[in-house]
Amino acid sequence: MHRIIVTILLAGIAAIATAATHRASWATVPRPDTVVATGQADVALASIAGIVCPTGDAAMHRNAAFLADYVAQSTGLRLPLLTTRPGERPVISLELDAPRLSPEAYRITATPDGIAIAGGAPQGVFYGIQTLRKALPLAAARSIVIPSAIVSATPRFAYRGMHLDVSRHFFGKEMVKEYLDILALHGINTFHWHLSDDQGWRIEIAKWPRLTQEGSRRPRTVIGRNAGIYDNVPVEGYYTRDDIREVVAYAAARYITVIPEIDMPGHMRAALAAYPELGCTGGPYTVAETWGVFDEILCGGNDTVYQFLRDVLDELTELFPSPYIHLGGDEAPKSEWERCPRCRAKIAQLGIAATGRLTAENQLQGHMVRMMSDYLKHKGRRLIGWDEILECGVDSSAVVMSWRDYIKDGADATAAGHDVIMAPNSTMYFDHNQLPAEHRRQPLVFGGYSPLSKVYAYEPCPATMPAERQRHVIGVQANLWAEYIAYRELAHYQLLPRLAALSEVQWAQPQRKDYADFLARLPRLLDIYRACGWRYCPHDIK
Ligand code: TNX
Repeated sequence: MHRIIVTILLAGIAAIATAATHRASWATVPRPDTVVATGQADVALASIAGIVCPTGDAAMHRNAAFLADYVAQSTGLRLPLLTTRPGERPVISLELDAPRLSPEAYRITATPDGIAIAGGAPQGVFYGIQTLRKALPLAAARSIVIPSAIVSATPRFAYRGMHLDVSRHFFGKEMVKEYLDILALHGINTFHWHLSDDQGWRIEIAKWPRLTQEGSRRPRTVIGRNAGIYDNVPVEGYYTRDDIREVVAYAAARYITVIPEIDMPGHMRAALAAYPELGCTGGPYTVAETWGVFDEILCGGNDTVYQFLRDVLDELTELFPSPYIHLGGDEAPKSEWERCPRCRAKIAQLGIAATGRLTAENQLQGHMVRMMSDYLKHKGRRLIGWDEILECGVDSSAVVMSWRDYIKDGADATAAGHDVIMAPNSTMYFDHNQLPAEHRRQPLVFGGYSPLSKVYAYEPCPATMPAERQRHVIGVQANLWAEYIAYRELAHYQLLPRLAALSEVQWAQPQRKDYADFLARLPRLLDIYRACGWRYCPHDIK
């Protein structure tokens, strides 16, 4: 009797399971430019025979392999890669459609005959693949149907960045690769890797080996916000040249450019601890164990410093194919330069005199930045600097990363003819709180308050900005500084889901942005986060 009931129950469950259909949804994040329902029938995922892509195109084959993996992860269905369409069964076909589509643009055509993902170049196809992945529900393949529609998008900004600080806390290459996977899911195409700072130097430089031998370690770290007590837990780690190559290749396969940053002349205590002769006083220096801005910076009057920087740039440009190299330039107090005989002599030798708003020391920093900018130009690269470089009198070929929005540097920089990347710290600092201060269950992070809604509402080119200046805004980025972010799960928690809001700022035209609509599209993305084991902050999502 029992056995019969169980059998009936199981049969019933099986019937319900097969009856339940899960519909894919093209309401994805970032929001496509157009989603046009064609009125045709849905296509059943299980009816798809495989993924067809052009033969002999390595990038498109890699795209096809990514898609096969994503579909398998979400639905359990392992689609074979095919070179031609087998008979009448529907397929997913990957196609190039230039010049009708720009390189990063995609168009998905879903019909009962199958799904065509076209891009202007392989990266456009990759973004279309991400959209299909995000459209799919996490469910068994046989229950999934995909609505017929034509879906298309072209990213609004060419530079779509996300940053990670690996100096204050070190994250190994596996974590970084996973971070790149997260960026890829969101259609982000630039990873800004903050590789050195006062608290640790993280990239092997063959000519200056002590940078990592000594500069990548600190014996302890201050607790809380410079509370004066220490944890006595060593922090150490760096990337070898092979690690860097591996990460750069991993990023490139996902159409992500890696921009390395070596912050100079400030934020250099780790390098000074390794090579005290590079500082104004000769040290001794220690790798910083607290947070903040330190007076000890590279000497501006010592020719060895310039040689050191050129050597570092030689190795960076060898390892990173990026058109841009970030040389920091922020928060460099000049108290040591004011006293240092070599800096004074250099200022005299260069004939620098204080002018208007520029002190002689600021202009000495400008001289350093210019020397390095010229050096990079000869190698066919461009320098990016934090907006402090505007206070140094550099020429407009340098790209400005605008972070101090309260003094309107983005506007100043575009007025001065610089290309600008907007990364305002009131909004795009993901080390800031996501929850209101009174929320008791949030981790100790930098402070501030930048909830999801605020990130979403950010407009990099306000209507008040004249069109010729708007053209200089090449993109938007958020930064994840790691003073308070000591482990992977917290990095993810700070990143997600604000990265989803950032991606829509980067991709969608302003008239397509709608916060309520975004929140309605978000749950399916959160499902993917959970399936991948990525923590996120569940705030604001009601
Ligand atoms: C400012 S943004 C910094 C970083 C800190 C960050 C903390 C910038 C160019 N400098 O050194 O980590 O604030 O939010």
